[in-house]
Amino acid sequence: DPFKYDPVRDSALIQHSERPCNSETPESELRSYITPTEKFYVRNHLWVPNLHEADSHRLTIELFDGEEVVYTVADLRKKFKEYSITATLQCSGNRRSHMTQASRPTNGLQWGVGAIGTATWSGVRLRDVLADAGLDLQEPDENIKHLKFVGAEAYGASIPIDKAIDRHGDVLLAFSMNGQPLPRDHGFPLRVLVPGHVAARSVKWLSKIVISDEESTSQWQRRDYKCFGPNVRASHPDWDSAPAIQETPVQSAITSVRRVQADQLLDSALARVYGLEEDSVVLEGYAFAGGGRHIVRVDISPDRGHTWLQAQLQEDGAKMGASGSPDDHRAWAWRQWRAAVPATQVSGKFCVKATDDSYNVQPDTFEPTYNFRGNLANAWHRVPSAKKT
Ligand code: MTE
Ligand code: MO
Repeated sequence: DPFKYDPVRDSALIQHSERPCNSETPESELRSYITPTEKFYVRNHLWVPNLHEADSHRLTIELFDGEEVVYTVADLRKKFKEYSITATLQCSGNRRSHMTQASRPTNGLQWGVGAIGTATWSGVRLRDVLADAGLDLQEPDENIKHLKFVGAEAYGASIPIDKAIDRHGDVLLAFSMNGQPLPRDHGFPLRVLVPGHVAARSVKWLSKIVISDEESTSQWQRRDYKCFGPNVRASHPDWDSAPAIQETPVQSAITSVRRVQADQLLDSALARVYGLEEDSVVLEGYAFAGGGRHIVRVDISPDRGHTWLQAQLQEDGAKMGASGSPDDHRAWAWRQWRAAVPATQVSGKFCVKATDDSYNVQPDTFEPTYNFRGNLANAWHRVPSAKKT
């Protein structure tokens, strides 16, 4: 039984499956900028490998000519400078249940808004390690196109070489999460952290990296994490006709709806911002853009999308990127937001949508982006106005 070494999980997580463990973060834990480590969603395709020794764990790098260079985690810590970045990981299946409910059945775990979380990750830069292993970062062989990552249990995925060697790409070989050693569920003792890309590329329990002319041949690269048109049936897609998901589209969600009475509003900053004097509804949530793009605006509708107001973006709590310069700060992490509306303006459902710094927006409904795998479900999040959390 390969699952017998799986760790014990926090009972607050919402469990979708036990073997393998797939558990999402409850809404109440999505409102802090940094997601508490033990409440961070867990998405395992298989079992948790039984790795207990951090220092002696070996990472093999296979160069393009087939030569192999091996580093232990202790070597990585000793030889390379450590960097920290704050980054959001989002599963491609986050909000899949909303697509299913609004449209048609989808294959996969029916996640709500909690297959996402933010942590400060520390480790060494992948580009530094690749250069040390012998890759020419300035002029890599032009046939090199991808980096394949292999996990100790069998999972595998890849990213384009450009992301890995970009000095602003901030790809880390991470050994800690929020200042502590990586928990076993999140990849102890070593995971790759690919900020701005779908979390499926951030391979846990990393044991091998292959410099290659082709993508990983795993099903998680060649099949599962792709989006086909709304008409394409699960029974016979042309798998190779769609690219693997890498950077993700703009996303947002409402994580709290709360009624507040006029007298409780008196002193609140929200009441001042929105000029509120009557009973109101306060909304909270997150917004996240992939690819390092910043969130520039979050719009809220109290009446199914007829009228809109701007939410207040909360402070950006992210640590700067691994390049070390604040000017290079890419938006690898979400923004939290809050908004308040007079209760009298509320009619039907609340909606939220976010805009990123390329002015990408979320689709209003799920039909146009329906795909049978239910990936990248990012239509406006709608919640009943009566809902209380
Ligand atoms: N890495 C390995 N080795 N095995 C896995 O099953 N799941 C991937 C990715 N890396 C996975 C993996 C997927 S689909 C996601 S969404 C993230 O890990 C989840 O990371 P987390 O469990 O730390 O939240
Ligand atoms: Mo995922």
